[in-house]
Amino acid sequence: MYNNIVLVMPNFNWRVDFDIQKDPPMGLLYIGAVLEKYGYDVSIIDANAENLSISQVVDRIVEKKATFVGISANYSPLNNLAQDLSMKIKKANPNIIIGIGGNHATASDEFMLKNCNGNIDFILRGQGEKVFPSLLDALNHNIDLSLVKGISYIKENQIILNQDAEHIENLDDLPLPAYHLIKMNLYDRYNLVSSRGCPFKCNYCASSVICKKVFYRSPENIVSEIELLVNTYGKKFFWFSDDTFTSNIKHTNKLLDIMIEKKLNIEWSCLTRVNKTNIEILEKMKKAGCKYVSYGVESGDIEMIEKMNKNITLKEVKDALEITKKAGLDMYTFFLIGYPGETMSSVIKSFDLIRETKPTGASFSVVIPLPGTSLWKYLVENNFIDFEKIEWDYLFAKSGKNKYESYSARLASSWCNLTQEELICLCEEGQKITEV
Ligand code: B12
Ligand code: SF4
Repeated sequence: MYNNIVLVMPNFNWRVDFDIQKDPPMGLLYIGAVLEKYGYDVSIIDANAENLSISQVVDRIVEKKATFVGISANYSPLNNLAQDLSMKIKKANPNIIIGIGGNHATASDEFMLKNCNGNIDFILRGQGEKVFPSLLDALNHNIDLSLVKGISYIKENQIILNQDAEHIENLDDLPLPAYHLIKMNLYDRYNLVSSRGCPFKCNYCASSVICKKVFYRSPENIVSEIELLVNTYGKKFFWFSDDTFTSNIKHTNKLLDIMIEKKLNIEWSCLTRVNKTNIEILEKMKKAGCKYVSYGVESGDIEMIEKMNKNITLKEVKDALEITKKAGLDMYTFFLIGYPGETMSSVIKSFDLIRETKPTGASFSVVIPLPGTSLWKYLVENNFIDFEKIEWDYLFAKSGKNKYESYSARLASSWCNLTQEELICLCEEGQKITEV
């Protein structure tokens, strides 16, 4: 019987010196909560937060007598780590079943299975809360695997891709994340996922790999999670990690009203789009404890914005930054550099926009190709990249220490009009504009 489940978030820092913020692994916490609801015995190993080596993770899995291990490959830089971990777990105990899930795994299922030497039993695509229990149920009750939606696996040397599982329509049906399964004192802030998915389709973004539509939790459900966190683990900074926090202003308004009415008195931030905001909502956000808003601007050159299918105008950028300042909120902006078509003059336009609008901060990252995106498809079709040749360990947009990974700049230099050195220097230069 597969009753003893261990979920693992691999350690991002183990291979490269990428000093990444420690955030609770929300995907695994939701899956853990659902599996517990179904009666499974669940543990979560956040190797990233605990800074564990691969062999330490394997030892813990063996110690816990796991029968099924679910590994997160939510991010492409985890591709090789997830493969290595699977190999070492199978070596320690070949009877343990291994399933990999997350954004990267969902978009790269065939590639991962092809390269796993039989160490991965299943790729669980899409939302794990749906697929994981169905797979366990099938394994435990000898149900035909072809009936399990959302899994990919190898059968008689053939890769089988079952049909997709449906989205979770009502997010309120999910239990709250199983925070009790991790060491909450290891995290500096709380992440809240108030909605899933994004209504936009930027060419470089992998959001729609997991959710093709947007789904919202009710404001009451979100507030109950805030209360649980504060009452059980104490007050910390909250971060709404939704793709676009204000994608439905009416919904955001209701949530903010309840947060104010309940006098939650918490500090928080969110990410949204410049064309999905207005002064009233920003003022209300300030009243509800928001400290800063982050906007994906990506470029100061409208031609680049259009190439990315970002669907915003420079006027919307300027207006949004002005009203955010007016509402008394700090505002951080994200810029991409090295998208196909990028030139020195398009980058200069981004710098000029920052000097004109004066956001609190502007962060520059080299564009990285992500499986499942339109950018990825374009780059493969035009022979700029190849699934087999990507150096996954180094596929970071930037390091946490402001040292830009030369690999992403090297890749981007092959498809844009800037050299690897120029891309690295321009990222550093852009970053400094708001620092003076
Ligand atoms: C928060 C976040 C972060 C946080 C990480 C917090 C954490 N503890 O993990 C920070 C800021 C550190 C971060 C960093 C990066 N991120 Co990020 N991040 C996100 C964001 C905005 C939300 C993720 C989240 O919590 N979602 C909510 C939970 C509930 O959903 P979920 O994580 O998708 O999990 C579900 C499924 O994926 C699946 N699932 C996930 N894991 C597993 C495991 C198993 C076993 C199973 C069965 C299923 C399963 O089931 C879950 C429940 O439904 C997403 C955007 C997005 N729309 O997903 C980007 C996103 C995941 N990030 C992305 C990227 C690229 C990065 C970076 C590489 C960027 C960089 N700096 O270079 C780094 C890489 C970090 C690393 N691990 O190597 C991409 C990933 C695509 C890809 N192919 O890599 C995304 C999708 C952004 C995008 N729109 O393109 N990120
Ligand atoms: S708005 Fe943000 S989350 Fe939505 S598709 Fe564009 S980059 Fe992705």
